[in-house]
Amino acid sequence: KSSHISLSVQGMTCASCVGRVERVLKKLPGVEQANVNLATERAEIDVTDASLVQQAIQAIQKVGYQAAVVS
Ligand code: 9UX
Repeated sequence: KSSHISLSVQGMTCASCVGRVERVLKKLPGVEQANVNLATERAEIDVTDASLVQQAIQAIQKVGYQAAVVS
């Protein structure tokens, strides 16, 4: 079932970083929405299944940032 997940994202320093993270997240199958905030260092994502969280974290790490589940 659909879930909302908050991720902490570290290493972003500009708006282009934010755009890069949002883009890779939205490209993942099962990610319905992704909003990334530079100031709070959070990514808020809606996914079709909570098990997608590990793929989301890997996708963020692959483009050069650190990510972890907040809740
Ligand atoms: Mo600008 Mo963000 O080079 O990595 S995209 S700081």
